[in-house]
Amino acid sequence: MSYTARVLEQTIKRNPGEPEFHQALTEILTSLQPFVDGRPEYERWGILERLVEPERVVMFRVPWVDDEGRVQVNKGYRVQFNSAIGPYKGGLRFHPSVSLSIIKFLGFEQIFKNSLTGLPIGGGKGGSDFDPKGKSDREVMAFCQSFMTELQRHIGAANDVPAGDIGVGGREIGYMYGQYKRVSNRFEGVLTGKGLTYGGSLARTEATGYGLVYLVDEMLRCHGKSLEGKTVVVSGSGNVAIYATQKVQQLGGKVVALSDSNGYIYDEIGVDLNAVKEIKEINRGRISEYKNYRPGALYSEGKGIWGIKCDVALPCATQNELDETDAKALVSNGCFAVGEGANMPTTLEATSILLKNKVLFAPGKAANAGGVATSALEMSQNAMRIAWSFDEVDKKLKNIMENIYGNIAAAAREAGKEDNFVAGANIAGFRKVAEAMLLQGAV
Ligand code: NDP
Ligand code: 2IT
Repeated sequence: MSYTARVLEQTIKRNPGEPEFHQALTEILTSLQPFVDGRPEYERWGILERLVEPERVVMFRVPWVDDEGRVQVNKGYRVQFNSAIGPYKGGLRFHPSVSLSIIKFLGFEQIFKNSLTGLPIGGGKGGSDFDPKGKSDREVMAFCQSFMTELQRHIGAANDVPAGDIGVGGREIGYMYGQYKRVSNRFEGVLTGKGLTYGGSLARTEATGYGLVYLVDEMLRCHGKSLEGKTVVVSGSGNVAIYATQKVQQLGGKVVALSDSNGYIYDEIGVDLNAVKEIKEINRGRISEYKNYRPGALYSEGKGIWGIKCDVALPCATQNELDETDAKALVSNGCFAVGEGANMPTTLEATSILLKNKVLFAPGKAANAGGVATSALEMSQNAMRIAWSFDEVDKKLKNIMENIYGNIAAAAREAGKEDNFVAGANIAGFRKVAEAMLLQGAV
């Protein structure tokens, strides 16, 4: 049995009941096998055994008082996975589905994603099973303050810098930053995605969605194609989906569908993004309300967005939202490119169907790395106590995404897997971290 296969089997056995973590391990270790097998020093130095075990896992109680005066208790997590190339960096997710398995899969992916950005950031992730939906502002603030009262012992500008993810946007980051500052008495770049008045970076809000489209556009360009005039389906209608839609529209593509966890809309003439922003960013409403703005649009309850005919699909909601049936539907409808805005939105089976059918597939750890890359730019600005213009940050972001594409395409080619960007991203992300771990000894 190969070194990678043995570590995969042992790690699954030692971490029972963590299906999402197992899925991420399987994808990464399987595609690393040929690369790792040719380099016996990795096994000698226990690189994989160390890589799959988080450096630290913090789990804590988050008590808070709701508007009825009752005490509620949620679970809090921070997984500090790997600091070989920089301080732990990665988002916080607030969603009722959050579990240790989900935070570990996200933290593990983040190691390779952050490496691909070319910037000095290690991998981490955190969050809570708290559901911000339907809560008052005061309840969200009470929760965020309690969460940070504990989390602040474990983070800092030089060792671990959290940010947003599902359910954590500007409002939550603001409440958490305020509490961090109060408890620690430090004004420092300990979180990214901050408001522009207290150290946030221009273009961080747009960065994940814009970055996704920059990378997809570059991938298409290198295959003699473009987004101009193409029909695009985007899932989700949160931060990533909204700014991916905006950039697709700027590049001449037409986004005809968006979704949330209740259902999806189809607008044949192209979605009205101002309407979506009002519904989602201002009113925190449901995507079904889109029909109030555009009576000609269709709304359907439940899943099914991938059955809509499109040229390019951008899953930007959540893990495992695009399965085998969806992949077959996309292929038979002539879809030729898929870019993952979300983390692990495509199941392993669906990914293999897309690859077999020569659909250009940009995996999340490369395609959505623009968010964390711009977070690292926010850290740089905070450390220098300066602020760059929107254009400066946006140019750097575009450059980073084009470099990522170039690197993953080259790594795929070198491995004899032309156009397999899953393998390319895993190899290119892994080798920098592995090299840093070798140089730093058995720690
Ligand atoms: P938001 O909370 O802003 O939006 C999430 C969107 O996905 C909402 O439309 C939400 O619908 C939908 N969604 C969430 N969970 C589910 C679910 N279980 N089933 C169906 N739909 C769901 O989050 P983001 O846009 O920030 O994140 C979207 C994805 O992008 C996530 O996978 C995240 O990890 C990834 N990502 C985010 C980055 C960032 O910078 N924000 C960076 C890199 C990746 P509803 O409102 O109904 O819950
Ligand atoms: O999944 C991700 O890369 C994020 N949620 C963004 C992390 C960050 O630190 O900006």
